[in-house]
Amino acid sequence: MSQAVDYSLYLVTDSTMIPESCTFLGQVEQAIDNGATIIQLREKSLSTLDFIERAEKVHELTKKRGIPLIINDRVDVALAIDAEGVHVGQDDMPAKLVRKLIGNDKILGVTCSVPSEVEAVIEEGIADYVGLGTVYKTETKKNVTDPEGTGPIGVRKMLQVLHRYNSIKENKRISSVAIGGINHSNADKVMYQCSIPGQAIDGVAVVSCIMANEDAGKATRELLVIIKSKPIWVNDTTDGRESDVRRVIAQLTESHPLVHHITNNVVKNFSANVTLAIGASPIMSELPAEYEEFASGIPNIGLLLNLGTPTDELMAVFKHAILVYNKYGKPIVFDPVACGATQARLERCRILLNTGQFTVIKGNVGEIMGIWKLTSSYKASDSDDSLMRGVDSVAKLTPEQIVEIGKKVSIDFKTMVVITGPENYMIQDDKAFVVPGGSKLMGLVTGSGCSLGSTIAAFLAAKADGKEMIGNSFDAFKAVVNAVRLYNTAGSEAATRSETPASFMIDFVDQLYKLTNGTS
Ligand code: 3NM
Repeated sequence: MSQAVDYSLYLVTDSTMIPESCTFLGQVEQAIDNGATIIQLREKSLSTLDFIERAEKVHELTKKRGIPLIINDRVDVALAIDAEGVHVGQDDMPAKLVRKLIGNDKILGVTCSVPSEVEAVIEEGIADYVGLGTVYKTETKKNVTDPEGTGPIGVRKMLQVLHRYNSIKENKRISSVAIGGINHSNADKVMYQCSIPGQAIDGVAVVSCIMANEDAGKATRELLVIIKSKPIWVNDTTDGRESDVRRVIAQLTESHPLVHHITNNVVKNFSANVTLAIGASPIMSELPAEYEEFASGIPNIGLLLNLGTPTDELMAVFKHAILVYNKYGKPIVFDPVACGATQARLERCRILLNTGQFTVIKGNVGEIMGIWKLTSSYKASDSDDSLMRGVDSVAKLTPEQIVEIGKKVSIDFKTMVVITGPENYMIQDDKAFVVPGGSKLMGLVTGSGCSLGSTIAAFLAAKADGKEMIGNSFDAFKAVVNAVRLYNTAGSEAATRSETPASFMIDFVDQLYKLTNGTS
């Protein structure tokens, strides 16, 4: 039955949140008439008689449009009205028994919150789809496994399990929908981020964003457009290999981008000077109230998030900034400073990566290895081969191993990855590009790693709104390669003039200025 089912916009009903001016059936009818592809009737407090009456009425509506009606939990009600399927949670009747009662022709769905639950569903081999969640915190359902939400990272881990099964069971593939806290502001993100190579969710399941909406029809129509469209932050990139650094620099200086820094206390001054030297402007703001104005009003703006001196207050600021910059499709560069060092930092990275989509994640090998631990394909046993045993073993990684880890991060988080060190690796999906490091002296200047983030953000922000800045179209990967190339060229040039850190620091900023202004 499942192959004929369209799961893309799955409405789960809730009669407790209907606006005063609306009726339950009116809301469901509006949703069905405006494109909901499957309906689940979920009633937690109705008597059996009322449940059956309601189910019959909803079934009339779904039959008229030819879409399936799924009954939550109550197998008896589903059988009584001949509904198209049943959905059960982990505490409801075991799926195996439900299948026995409803037969093979009906749709059976099971809620899963962790990979082991997906494994159990697969083992039983009798479900048509799984509901994966809770993705984000929601008021609609209490007592969920993870009230803060698994985020797309958690969903991807469950999709890995599903993928292993689906790739060998073409004709009995299990579908999936994400559920929990999904609405118009994040549905594109959910569709984009809840996927791994070869396995994506088939749709989103929502309750409040339609049932509690005064105009359920419009809410459904708009949600459908959002889940079917490409998110605003997705850039089409081609190949970064072409050497057009001069042209890019010209565009950088012409467009005079702004780099909004939310960065650590140690490097603010240096990062601001680097940003100015390359012809961009720094804004150092930890005031969320002004972010909407920044991102909506300034065409050439980019955000740099640096986790160097984290606090709980700053986490709220980061999260707000991510949501706003994602909303307007502006680039975000994330520097997960020292995330491999403590669990607490890595957990904060997980939260931020679940909050939104980053254009670039930039870090040294240890930091990118920290992020690798969050990816869906990572298994604890992966680190047994001494990869994770401290700085020495990190230093012994071969370039191939570094690139391999970078690719895993890039693919899982659908982001570009920059790995810094004696060699700098720019990675996007399966594509990797190397730029030699600038100078050992850069390691003795505090902020020289962090300010590469400022430079990358400036190059990305240089894309003028509505204008094609580089060649035929904006190529974000090329811009990142050129940012890293410019930065390290300045480092190596400065090292030919200065042998000690303090004078090197001055020369380095001067070289950035000269290279950018064509006076070197
Ligand atoms: N099941 P909303 S979360 C019915 O995590 C349901 O299994 C969940 O409601 C789960 O779209 C949820 O309003 C409610 O956030 C989702």
